[in-house]
Amino acid sequence: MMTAKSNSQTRRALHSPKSGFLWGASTSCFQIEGAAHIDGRGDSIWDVYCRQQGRVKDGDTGEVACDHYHRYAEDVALMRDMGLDAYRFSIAWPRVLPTGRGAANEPGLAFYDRLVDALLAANIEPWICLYHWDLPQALDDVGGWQNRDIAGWFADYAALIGRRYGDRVKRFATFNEPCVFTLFGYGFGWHAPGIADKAALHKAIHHVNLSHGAAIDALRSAVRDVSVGAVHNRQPCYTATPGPDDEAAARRFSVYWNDAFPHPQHFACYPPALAEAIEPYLRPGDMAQIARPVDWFGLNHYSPHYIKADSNLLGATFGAPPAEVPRTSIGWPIVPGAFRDTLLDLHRQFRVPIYVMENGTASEDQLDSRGAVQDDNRILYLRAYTDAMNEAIAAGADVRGYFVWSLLDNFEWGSGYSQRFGLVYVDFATQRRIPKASARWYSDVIAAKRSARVSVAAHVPAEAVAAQS
Ligand code: GCO
Repeated sequence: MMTAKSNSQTRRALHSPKSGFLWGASTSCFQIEGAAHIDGRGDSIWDVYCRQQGRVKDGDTGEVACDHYHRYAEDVALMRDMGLDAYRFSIAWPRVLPTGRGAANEPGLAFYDRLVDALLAANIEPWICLYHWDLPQALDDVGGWQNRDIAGWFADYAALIGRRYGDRVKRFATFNEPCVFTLFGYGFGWHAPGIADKAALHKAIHHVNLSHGAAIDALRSAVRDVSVGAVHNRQPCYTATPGPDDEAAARRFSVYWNDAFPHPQHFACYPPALAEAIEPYLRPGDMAQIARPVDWFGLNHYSPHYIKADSNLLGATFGAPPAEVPRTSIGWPIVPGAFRDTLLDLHRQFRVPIYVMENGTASEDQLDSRGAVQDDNRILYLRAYTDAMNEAIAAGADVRGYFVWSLLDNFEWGSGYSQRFGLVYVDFATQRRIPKASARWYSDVIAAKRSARVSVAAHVPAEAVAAQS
């Protein structure tokens, strides 16, 4: 097996991406890996949650998923054929540390060695996300994100990952969508671990923020030339109906959704509307620990929200968009202008390079009689959203990359396998992969951008290029 360390080609790949702007795709471990009980992996809260009756549609689980654990080489080949510059995946914490702390599990670590080496050999830059929602169950048993000690456990885990892969991987995200897994997991009880309690939610928010800062420090000491950030959702929260009730609900919802994490992480304070609720869990020095400098802002964006008042603990929940707003098959509104505005707003507020780490759509994809998948809806969505991104860039937003969610159809949390988000169709009965029409479309977009860049560069005198680099 090739080792990246000794391979000069892979080192070049790391430092000279094929295009200045990165075109990639994202996945997460629980959603694709399967191999849930292979090679010493421990249970995560999602394994346990899936086993509870009525939690996930059709009783679906992550036991097999896309069997990416065994088929990663084929999946990397698909990415190479598409021409991707970069690939974001997450590490399964319970695969590398089965009980979340203590002794590392060598076979689990070795899997990600194989994946990273295969990506580098295919000239695809790996982006590692440390946490995409699959907390080791053993840590949940001692309070999970409600236990302040988790910041230390998470930092130890981050150091382990940094030390192991940092010779080959430079891009690390601490968390994916902290607002979703705290709000849905501890506030509304819609996701693992299925808790709906205000104090639990506020503790979880603060401890995730502390863990983020601790992991940034751990990664910076473990990895030379590291480039770190976190991946946040940001969506405008419109009102579902006009009037003061929904307006107040939308404002409350937006604080938890848009601000609870980026605000303390970038500005060293909680947004005023949240400060009182966090106060009981705050200790001296916490805010400085949270607001560690990052190199970029990872944005996940699919659609705006239309929020209505509710009797839940936030007094707010998702409402329906106006009838004239088109929606995807999962019911999410299609409003590309909201994506453009979000990028511009992000740029104005945070002033760090932006990477779009997730954007895409579910669609009712089916194999046709020729065995192909003509997912025109997805192509239309991606075209409209990448156009909106280009408008934001033209207006000054510092966007450096775009990653489609997702490479493969996969386990869509509470919706199980009923929602297909992939550029590549997965026949879950046979595990056969079939690139959809959108995969060809995306590949053509990437090739066109790359050749445009090469032909511009061809007309620039060599001295000018040297002066810029
Ligand atoms: C999220 C996660 C992904 C989802 C995707 C589609 O945003 O919920 O990052 O795991 O699968 O966003 O819902």
